[in-house]
Amino acid sequence: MELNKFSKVLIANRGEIAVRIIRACRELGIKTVAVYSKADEHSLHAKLADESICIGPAESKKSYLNIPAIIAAAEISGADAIHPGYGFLSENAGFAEICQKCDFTFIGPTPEQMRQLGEKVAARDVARRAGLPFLPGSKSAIESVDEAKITAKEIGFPVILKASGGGGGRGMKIVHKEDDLENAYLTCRQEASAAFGNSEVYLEKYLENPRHVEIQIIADHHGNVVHVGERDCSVQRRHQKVIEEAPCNLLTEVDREKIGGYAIALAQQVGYHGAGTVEFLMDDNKNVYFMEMNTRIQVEHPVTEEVSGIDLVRTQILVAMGHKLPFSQADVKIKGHAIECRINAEDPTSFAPWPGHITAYSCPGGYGVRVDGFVYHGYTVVPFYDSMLTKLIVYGDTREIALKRMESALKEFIVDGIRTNIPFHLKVLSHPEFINGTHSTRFLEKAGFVKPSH
Ligand code: MV4
Repeated sequence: MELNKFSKVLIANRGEIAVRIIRACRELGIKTVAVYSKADEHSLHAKLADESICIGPAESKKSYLNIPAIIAAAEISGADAIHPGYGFLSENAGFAEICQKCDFTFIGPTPEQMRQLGEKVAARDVARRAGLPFLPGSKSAIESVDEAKITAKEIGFPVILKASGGGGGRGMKIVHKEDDLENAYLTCRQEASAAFGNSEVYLEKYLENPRHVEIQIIADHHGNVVHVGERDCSVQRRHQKVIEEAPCNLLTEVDREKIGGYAIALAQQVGYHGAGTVEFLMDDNKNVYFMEMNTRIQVEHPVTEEVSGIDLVRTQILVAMGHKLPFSQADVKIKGHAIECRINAEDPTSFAPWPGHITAYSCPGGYGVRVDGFVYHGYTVVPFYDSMLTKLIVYGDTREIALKRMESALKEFIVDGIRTNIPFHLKVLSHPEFINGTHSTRFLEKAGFVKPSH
């Protein structure tokens, strides 16, 4: 891998992550090209970049997912590299391959690495070879109703069926008794085939009240892989994370090194480079089980940055330029506690999206407070994309201090003209179960904040 310095990076994304990437590029002395849809003309990312190119109408398919338009923008602007952010094309191996063929560095893993880890049945195979722990379940795809019944009886109900092409909660079916298995298996296959073009389904023991724990890794092109500790993302609504924190309040340094070791082993198994996240479920006895790997930078990366002092987006760009990681595993020290609240334009009780004109806007600030967003006073939130406006991240020496700081910062926010989920965050933050850190992934439904999903 030659050591080239990018002179210009195109950001194939929008919103706060595009802004985050522009900031990292600026600090590295790299010029930036924003692409934007017609609906995003007034978005901060289009204003902050050195150049901005309109790539299509509001509809994502015709703009942020429009590969020919994005490649054309990269060619016209003379970009050296493309950063995909999260969502959109970030985990599309075909897009990474086209970038490569057109001589643009894709800031992320190789198409081959993305393919090996994208499909769940394939990823589980890689993880098994790397020695990661699994819940009891099928080794590979389940090929018949009979096989599903035999496997389920072996491990005991409840079980969960998961589509190989799914992920992030899509294509799953929980089955509580044998009578329901045949129907669940057949519909899961059908839905998977329609949604992902792949009917493969596997089966595993269903954990009732797990915690969601994920390990951040970062790897260079020279075989160095480092983990940057875990995030706890157990507060989710319909598989959308709402609050994330680092570290997980239940884990010790010894636990962290063990789970971090699993994540490193998985990355090494495919010669991974770039930033990535390995997701685990954790049971009441702190046993962890491999779920899936995300081959991109994630929304919640700032909490890891806050507790590690490592700039993950800067490091992503450095390793994509062929640099060695500027730190080793021994240099990574997790200190203090960070919490992130995703501030969405939505009704705080019904969660219905609430786009519109922002008639007044003021951000919180002060010691230990960070705001990663893209909206401003006078901006009009458009209805075409996800409703996240900004991320409020706080840091404190302890979880208790961070919780207080978050409450205070949420109360400082002024967002008029639209509805936001800030009142929802304040309610969650005052709930005893969340405060004492004994909540699970089913916390929001159990506490009555949302309707049960299963
Ligand atoms: C599970 C599970 C319980 N048992 N697998 C949802 C997202 C995907 N990454 C995995 N998911 C789950 N898999 C077994 N065997 C429960 C969930 C789950 C969940 C996981 C993390 C955070 C929130 C969740 C909400 C519902 C279900």
